[in-house]
Amino acid sequence: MKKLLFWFAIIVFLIISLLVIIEKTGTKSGTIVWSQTSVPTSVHNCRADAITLKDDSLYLAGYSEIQAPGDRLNTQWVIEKRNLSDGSLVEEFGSSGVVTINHSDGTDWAHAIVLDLDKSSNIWRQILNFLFSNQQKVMYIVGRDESPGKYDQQWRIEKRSSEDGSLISEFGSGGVVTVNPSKRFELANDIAIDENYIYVVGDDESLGQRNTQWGIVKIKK
Ligand SMILES: [Ca+2]
Repeated sequence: MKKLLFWFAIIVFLIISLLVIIEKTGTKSGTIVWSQTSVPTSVHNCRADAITLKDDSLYLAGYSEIQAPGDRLNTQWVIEKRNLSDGSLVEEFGSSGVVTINHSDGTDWAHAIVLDLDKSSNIWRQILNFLFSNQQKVMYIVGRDESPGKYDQQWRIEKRSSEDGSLISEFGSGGVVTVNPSKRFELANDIAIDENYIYVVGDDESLGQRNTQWGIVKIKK
């Protein structure tokens, strides 16, 4: 009996020692694993607004100023794809991991991003998907652009490949849908998706200047 108790005590001791070693060598909850900074072709301020992830990649969206502040802000959309493991840029995406688009001389701003598998209305792509089960990985990015005219900012929704960042031309007009409730400052703030539709929420200033209301739009994928 004494021998049994002795070996039982030894086993308990070994288990506790092992747990202590695992606790000390493992990553503690709340530890910062890595951090990165980015100044995407900005001459003044830049801003990151959106983050999402899929598989082993992280996707970010925001804007950068490409001209020193004058009578109006000239910003451009910035989308980055990074590795989850260390935060480094994914070379194959856009130009060395970054897509930048300057839609106008005014305030262009990517504000939200969501990832998806392509549900294309193109019959040939649907047949390819069916035959080879190789659905294209895509993303929707929403925000604003000022291309209608000075201080006339509209909602902008873009569908792009999440592999290389290129526009998916079957969506809207050349991969882009715009919504312009009024000739004032409007921004598509966020996006949600289901199997067949995307839903976008944002500012609508059509009631009058500084009299904004919510706008919600449902769009066929
Ligand atoms: Ca611009």
